[in-house]
This record gives sequence, C-alpha cells and structure tokens, in this order.
Amino acid sequence: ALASRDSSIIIVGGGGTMGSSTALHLARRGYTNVRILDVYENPSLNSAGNDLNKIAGADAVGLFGGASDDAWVAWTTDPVFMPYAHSPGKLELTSIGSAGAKHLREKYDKLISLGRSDIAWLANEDDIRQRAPHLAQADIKGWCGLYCSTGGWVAARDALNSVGYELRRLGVKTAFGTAGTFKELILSDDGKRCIGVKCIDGTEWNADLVVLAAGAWSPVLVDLKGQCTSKCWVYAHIQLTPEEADAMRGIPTMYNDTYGFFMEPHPTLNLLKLCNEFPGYTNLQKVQPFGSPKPITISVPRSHAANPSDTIPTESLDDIKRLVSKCLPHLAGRPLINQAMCWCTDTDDGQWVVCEDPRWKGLVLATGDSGHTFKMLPVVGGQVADLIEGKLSEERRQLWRWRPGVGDPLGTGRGGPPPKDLSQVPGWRHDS
Ligand code: FSA
Repeated sequence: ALASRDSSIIIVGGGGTMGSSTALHLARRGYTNVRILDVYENPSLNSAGNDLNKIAGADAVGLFGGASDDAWVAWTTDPVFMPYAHSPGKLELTSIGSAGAKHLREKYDKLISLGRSDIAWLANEDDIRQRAPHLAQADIKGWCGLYCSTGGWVAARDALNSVGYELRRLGVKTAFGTAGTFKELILSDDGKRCIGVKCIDGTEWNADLVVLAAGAWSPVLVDLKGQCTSKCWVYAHIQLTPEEADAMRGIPTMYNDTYGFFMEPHPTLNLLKLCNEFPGYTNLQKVQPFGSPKPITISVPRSHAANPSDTIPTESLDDIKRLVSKCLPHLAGRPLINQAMCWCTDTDDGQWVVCEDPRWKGLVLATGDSGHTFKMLPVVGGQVADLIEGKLSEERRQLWRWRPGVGDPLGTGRGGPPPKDLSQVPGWRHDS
C-alpha cells in the first residue's frame, strides 16, 4: 500500500471529476487526513465536469478495464449521485456502412451476449424515429445505431457539487484559491520522494502522498512526457420557452459521431445544451511543467472561468447550427448562448494514467480522462483508492501504467485526424 488511513494525502484538482471522486472513496474507506486543493471550490469552475449535463448510461461496459461496468448502478443507487442520474434512454448513432457502424454493431453484440434486454439495434431512420419521436422532423436518412433504454444523462455540475458537500460532511479538508493553486512539488533532499505541494501564494502543504488529478491541467503542472494531450471541446445553449422545454422532456439522449449530441433540457432553466463532435482543439504554448529541465511546447488549457467572454470557434458554431437544423429544425436560427470550451486530456490509447509516478515515490497520477470519465464519477476514485491500497488488479495496473512513447498499439484511442490548434481557428478569442 502507498498510504495508510492516517497518512496525510493531498489531492491536486480535488474540485474536479477524478480528484473529488478519489477524495470521496478515500474518506469513505476511513482515511482521516485527506485535503483537496483546487483553484476553485467544488464544483471547480476549471473542471470539464462543471457543466449542465453529461452523457452517461448503462451501455458503458468494458471501458477503462471494465471499471465502467458498475458506474450506472452507482449513479442510480448511491445517495450522493442518485438525484442527478436521469434515465430517459440513449441513442448512439452513426452512418450506415461506416466504421462507426461496425464498432456500434460489435458493442450491440456484446451487450446482447451479456443477456441485456434493454438494448435494441436501430437499422434505419424508421427504427430510430420509433425510439425518438422528437426526431420526427429530423433529416436522419442513412443513420443507424444502438438504443439503450437504461441511462441517458447526468446533471454534471450538480453531481460534482453533491460530492463536494459529502466531502465536507466526511471531514475532508480543503484549500482553494491561491493557497490551493499548484506551483510545484516539494521533493525530499535526495530528490527521490514527493513530500508535498507548494502553492502559488507560498503555502507549503506537506503530505505523505500527493495525488495529481488536475484533469487537462495535469501535463502543464507536472511533465507527463507526452502521455496526455489536453484539448477542448465546445458547447452552446438554446434558451427554450417553457412550452418548448416541456415538449422535449423525456427524450432519449441523442449522440451521432459526425453531427454531435444533445439531451433533455435543464429541468428548471429550460436550457438545451448542444455539442458538435470533432477531434478537439489544442492550445499550444511554451511552458515549463515541474520536472521538465526546460520549457516545452504543449497544449495548455484556457480556463473559461478566467476568460468568461471567450466564445467558440466559428467553425464549431457552424457545426452546432448544422446539428440543430438537421435534428431540431424548429429551433434553427435561435440564438446560441453560453458558448464555452471544456478541457479534457487525452491519452493516445484512451486509457487512464492511474499509477505511481516512477520518478518520485509518494506521487500518484490520476489523469488521462480521455473525454469519457464524467460518466465514471461515482467509481473512478475507487480505482485510485485501490491503487493506493495495493488492490488494483494486475490487468488494470498494466492498462493505466506510466507509458511515455507507447502510443496506441491496440487501436483503443480516439484515432482520427490530429486536432487543430486554436491559433488556426477564428472566432473564439474575446479578450477585451
Ligand atoms: O458517451 C460519452 O462518454 C460522451 S463523450 C462526450 C465528448 O464530448 C466527446 O464526444 C468528445 O469527442 C470528447 O471526448 C469530449 O467528450
């Protein structure tokens, strides 16, 4: 084990998805000296999870070494998460004959082989419309895919907030603002052990164990040797009238791998979130993460909280307009408000980096969300806690190990075209 129940444990990024979940699992397992650090209090404004909603559901099986298999049960039975889980069903759609269709058909076969009866194959637009009456007017010719009646979406920000309340109730300590903003690791005199974190106001938090769970900021704070590439994805909202929102209550979440996705509008604000699907954007900058002997050029998140007037690139906005006119033509032309970018960090193979850092004993990495970790909020921290307790299976230790330069030998990663850099795409920067 890397720690015992009375060890002092600092979690960098404890206001976000992987960090707050780790704190929750440690506190529930009886760890009495856990402190989360973050720029912002939970739900951290820098977390991609600080969002109206995220896709989640019971169809996520076999992801992240199978850690996904229990996630929806946890969403729907754990009192901290239950109020935020919504189960109107979920459509995962693609184009007939595409690589995506082959992949979805394999997923369908697997779910059926597990004996699942909440799954259906939708071979064409008529099949889709049967499950999704709200797509009656949609132009979905040539689409096919998978329907799962269990799951759909989670109220992301509210769920993260709920974890924050629970952490406080369980006695997890906190430091936010400048005293919670990472500056560097504190090392032992021989340089072999991480013994704490120094924050930007000079505060030094000594600890027996440090967990780096800073999401897209992770590779900027500590040199991860190219294992994580931070990218942003975008969203915008349409303000629906109460009548329009009522008409969309209970719709299944609709995801299409070319056009993007949307789900039920917010229950009281009547906001409809819309996202396009694309390879993400980087924001290449010269920085010197801790552990790097010299400045390096890597993608650095641009905090929406710190740049609240940023909009989204014009081409993304156009994609979102295309999604609306294809799927929800009655809403075409409506103002697209609250435009923002969410930052995730991708590994090449789409698996997490959840391991002890081989350079410094006492530093655990918990990052590499790869854009698919919010649906894992109730369970991801249990994996980090298992690592800390020496209980992680050999298979998962192997999957989530320190692995610079390994790439994606099994083709499990995002693949596809490389991301564009924000510097190449107009329309998003709104510095005053
Ligand atoms: O089912 C899911 O986990 C949805 S992932 C949502 C998404 O916006 C991706 O579509 C995108 O490509 C990126 O990975 C961020 O997350």
